[in-house]
Amino acid sequence: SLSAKDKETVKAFWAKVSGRAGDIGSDAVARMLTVYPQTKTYFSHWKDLSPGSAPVRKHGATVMAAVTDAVSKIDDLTGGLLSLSELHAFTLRVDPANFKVLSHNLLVVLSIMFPQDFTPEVHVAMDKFLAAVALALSEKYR
Ligand code: HNI
Repeated sequence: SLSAKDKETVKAFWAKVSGRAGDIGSDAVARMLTVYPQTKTYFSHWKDLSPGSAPVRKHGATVMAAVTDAVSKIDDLTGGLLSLSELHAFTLRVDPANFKVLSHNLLVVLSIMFPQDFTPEVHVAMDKFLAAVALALSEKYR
C-alpha cells in the first residue's frame, strides 16, 4: 500500500501535471480504446471513438477530474470513491479488470508527456496510487 512518502510523491507530481489533465485523460482514453479495443463496447453510444474526438476529450477530462479528486482523498480512497464504484458496478456494469487497463494507459501517457518528472520514484508511487484507485472502484462489486 501507499507509504507516507508515496502519498507525498503522488501529490507533488499531480500538482505539477494536473494543469494538463484534459490532455492526459484524452490521450489515455484514446490509447485504451485503440490498444484494448474490447473496451470500446462500453462506449458504443458515442458518435466518434477516434483519438481527439469530442466524446473522447470530454470523457478524458471527466475521468481526470475524478483522479484529481481521488488525490485529495488519498487517505480514504475506499470511502471517497464509493459512489463512483457503485456507478461503475451497478449502472455502467464495467468489468473491473478494465480499471487496470486504464491505469496502465495513464502511466504510459504520463511517461510520454512528462519524461523529466516521471522518475522511477514517481512511476512506482503513481502505479501504487492507481492500483489503490482501481481497488477502491472495485469495492462495490463484491
Ligand atoms: Ni469511468 C463514466 C471515472 C475507469 C467506463 N467514469 C465515468 C464518470 C467518472 C468516471 C467520474 C462520470 C460519472 C458520472 O456521470 O457521474 N472511470 C472513472 C475513473 C476510472 C474509470 C476515475 C479509473 C481510474 N470507466 C473506467 C473504465 C471504463 C469506464 C476502465 C471502461 C473501460 N465510465 C465508463 C463509462 C462511463 C463512465 C462507460 C459513462 C460514459 C458516458 O459518457 O456515457
